[in-house]
Amino acid sequence: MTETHDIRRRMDSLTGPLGTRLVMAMTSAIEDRTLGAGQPLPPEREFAHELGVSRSTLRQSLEQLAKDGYVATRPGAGTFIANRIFKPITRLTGFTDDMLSRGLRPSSRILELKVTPVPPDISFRTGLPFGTQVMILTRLRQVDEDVMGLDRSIFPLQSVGADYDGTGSLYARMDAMGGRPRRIMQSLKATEAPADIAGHLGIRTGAAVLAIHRIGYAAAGNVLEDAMSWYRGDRYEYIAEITA
Ligand code: 16G
Repeated sequence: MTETHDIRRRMDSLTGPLGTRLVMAMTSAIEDRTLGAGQPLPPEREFAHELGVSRSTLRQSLEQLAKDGYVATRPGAGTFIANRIFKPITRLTGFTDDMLSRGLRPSSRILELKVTPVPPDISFRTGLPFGTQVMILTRLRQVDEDVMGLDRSIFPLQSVGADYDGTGSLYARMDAMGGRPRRIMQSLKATEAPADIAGHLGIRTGAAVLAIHRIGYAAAGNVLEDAMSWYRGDRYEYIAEITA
């Protein structure tokens, strides 16, 4: 692998046990995208040889990186760099925007799609008048076959049009129909995945997930989206630039 040289250089600039240095070197190379999402790693014997470490050191380091969500193993296909998203917390973007801007291929699997008068609790929370027709859309959000998270969005049918079938980007559809949310209030908390969510995300029950509640407002102040998302803790990291 052409990047191996770079990883070795990073290892040489660090101190500490070999395995720790390898983990740190790989982590930094993944974070600055020297190693890109989806990139396969060489077979164990070859990679260990190129890095100048023993196979057991390499194996332990890769186990650590897998636990931290930096690499993943696909049976029969070997180890590759995991899709790991560093998402600026202050940019108003949707899932499709986020993946396309990183050169990844987003896809969705629809788990639920229904049109119904707005449920009373949502009406109270959002100010959408009783009787407003809303769509409830629950989707698994994926990059290729890799599940990143689950979105459950409720939005006025009028904001997408009655013929919207839930495929493709919700925000792109809203753009075409009059506009996506212009302002968002969002809360984000760490939680342990309940069994049903874990099942959908392909992680163990109790694994770390980010539970995100977002309410999106149109420029005029009316609510365009009330959404709950569960993003995999080992795939997502929110980042922010903070100034004094
Ligand atoms: C993100 C939003 C979700 C929105 C979706 C639109 C968070 C936590 N959630 O997943 O509320 O519905 O993007 O994405 O950011 P789309 O345009 O790809 O359908």
